[in-house]
Amino acid sequence: MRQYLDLVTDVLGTGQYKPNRTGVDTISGFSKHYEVDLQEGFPLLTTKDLSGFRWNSLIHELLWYLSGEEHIKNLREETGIWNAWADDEGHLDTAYGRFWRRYPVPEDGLPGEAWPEDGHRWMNDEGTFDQLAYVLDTLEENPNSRRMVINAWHPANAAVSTLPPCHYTFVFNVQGDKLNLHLTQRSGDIALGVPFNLAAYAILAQVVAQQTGFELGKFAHTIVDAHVYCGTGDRGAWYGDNLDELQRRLADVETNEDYLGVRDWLLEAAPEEAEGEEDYDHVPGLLLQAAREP
Ligand code: UFP
Repeated sequence: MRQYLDLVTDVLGTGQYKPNRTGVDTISGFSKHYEVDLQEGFPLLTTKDLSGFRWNSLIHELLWYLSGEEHIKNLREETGIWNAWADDEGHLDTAYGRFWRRYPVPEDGLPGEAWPEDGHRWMNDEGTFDQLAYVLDTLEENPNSRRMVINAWHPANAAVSTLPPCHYTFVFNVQGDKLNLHLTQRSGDIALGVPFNLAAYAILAQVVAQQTGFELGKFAHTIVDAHVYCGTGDRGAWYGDNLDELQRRLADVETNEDYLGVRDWLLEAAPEEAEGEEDYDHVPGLLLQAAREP
């Protein structure tokens, strides 16, 4: 997909070297944006990453978001992707669906704000707010609204969470008879995370369009810190020292062969990864992908 490869080449070609909390260094760019027209077909990247059980995981994860459950007791029967973040009971502090469906608010609204009589229809019994129900109702009653926001970010949760939401807010927007969805992500791993995030929200847009009778429009994605993991230890540090050279070589790329040439140079010139950490350099793989998918 052209937009994805543009994102890859933009971040690799203009990004900065940026170590981070994970110990795997990155090449990172600020505020990256792309759009895909969902009428042109489903934006499934043709990498092996999205095949088989990973596709299954993605669907089950999306269903879990929509369920609003704060635990993974049911999800972990289907996929282990969230197990590392949950306790034995299945509870976890990353609150995507929990906040989509049950955002914490005081029973009678926020202090000093009148709570309209019909506002209560979006309140759950436990005194939380169903953002998804609000958006679906608004799409039906007032589709020109510019307030159809679903927010998974809560500062008090984010401050203590082991993994605060990456894709933390999205907005539906109707133009004509088309339903568009814009996602804002604070942090995006271009090789591993972003293809899943794109696919999941494309499905969500499709589901909501179907439910509300709109035509499918565009998916737009803004990623604040868009990064490619480039390695640990000496290999990561090598990218820091040689990023200028990598970027000079990328600036000269014209053909698929050229991409493969840069990849060969990397494989030759960069130090080996430490034992067991061979999969942490995603740059050569992305260059290979770029060469295969012009
Ligand atoms: N990440 C994604 N997409 C996701 C998700 C995580 O790209 O849906 F849950 C990546 C982004 C980043 C890391 O590389 O996981 C989270 O680290 P941090 O919280 O330090 O940004």
